[in-house]
Amino acid sequence: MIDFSLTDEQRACRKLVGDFAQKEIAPIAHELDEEQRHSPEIVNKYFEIGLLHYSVPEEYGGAGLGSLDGCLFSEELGAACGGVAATLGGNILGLTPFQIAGSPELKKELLTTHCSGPNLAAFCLTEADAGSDVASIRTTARPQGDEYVINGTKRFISNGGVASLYSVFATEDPQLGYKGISVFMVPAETPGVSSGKKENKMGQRATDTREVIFENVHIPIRYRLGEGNDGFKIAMMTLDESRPGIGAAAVGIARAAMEVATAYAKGRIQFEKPIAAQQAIQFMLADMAIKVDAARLLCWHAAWLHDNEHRSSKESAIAKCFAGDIAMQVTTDAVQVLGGYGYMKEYPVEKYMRDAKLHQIYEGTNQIQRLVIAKHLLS
Ligand code: COS
Repeated sequence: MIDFSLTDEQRACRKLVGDFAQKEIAPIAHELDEEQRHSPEIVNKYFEIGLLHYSVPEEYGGAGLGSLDGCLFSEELGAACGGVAATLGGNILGLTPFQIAGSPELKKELLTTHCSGPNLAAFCLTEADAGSDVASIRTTARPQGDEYVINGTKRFISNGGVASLYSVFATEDPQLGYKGISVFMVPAETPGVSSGKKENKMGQRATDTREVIFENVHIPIRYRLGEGNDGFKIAMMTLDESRPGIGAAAVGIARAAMEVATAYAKGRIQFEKPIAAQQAIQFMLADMAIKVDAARLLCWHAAWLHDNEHRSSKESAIAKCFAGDIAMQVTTDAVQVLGGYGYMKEYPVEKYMRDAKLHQIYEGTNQIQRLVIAKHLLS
């Protein structure tokens, strides 16, 4: 049976997030972008409506919702501001390794505290010389008595300077390649943890993106997730889970661009009629709608697979890749529909275009997604 209808609860939550996004985020999205400013106020308000930690089980203080729910929220947030969507999504991403591999005792200790307030987490995987090539990370974790000592620098970390909890991937033995990587939960207040300068980004400027530096950071052995040396697989499982949601945020950006382009085309008079009367414009708008709907369905399908405990690596990669690519195409075309006005900062479409670009890069470039897809096809 195929059923595309959402439950009453899903429709209500989507409306809650959509209203929140349009009331609290969209009106200041331009300002946050111009000032390259993270907004703790938005995080506080999202916490107050009960969805900041939506994916965490209720017993640890979350809302116990699934990946498909996450897609619904991400699309609404993305439609209001890609940067804020990445901030709020970055929290869920940072917590996902914990949810996959944390012991119930550690969850009770760290996750419950995290979810009791408007706190953000961050996923610390990427390094200066290890982006797509996860296996080559150089941050080390050395066992010392009943502790681990972590040393290294993570780069391009979303929520890097504003998170209170980090999931940190580090190698216990660089000679072992991906088989030597473990993952640790590290509270930001731990001595030796600091953040570097804020990156000056092209888009998604409302997200605080920085280096996170670990200098002789001592953490108890129990802060390691899983069995040890299984960090690579935990990272891959995390990305399988997060990619439909990140794709959905791209769908939101594309949808917003389509809506602005459609409204503009109806009102812009050239040659004595609205430009929407020209087939050239109609075809561009129709192609936007095709792409937005197709991407949304791919994201929902991948999320549904995950929620129903099916392996979703290929479908998650397809969803993230397609949604990121169409977001770039749709936003670029939206700028074109608005012409000279689209290129100006008075209209939101140039921001959509800048925000969309990152969707082809982060959480695995779209070239990496194609590698994952091809590997599944060929294996
Ligand atoms: N779930 C569980 N296990 C997985 C997995 C997944 N999705 N993907 C791979 N694995 C396992 C494999 O089964 C294999 O295990 P065994 O050693 O037991 O056989 C192991 O992990 C190595 O897998 P594989 O050989 O496929 O790894 P590759 O080095 O060929 O490919 C890619 C890894 C390139 C796909 C990976 O490094 C990647 O996704 N890179 C992008 C990282 C990224 O997204 N960075 C952005 C950071 S977040 S902003």
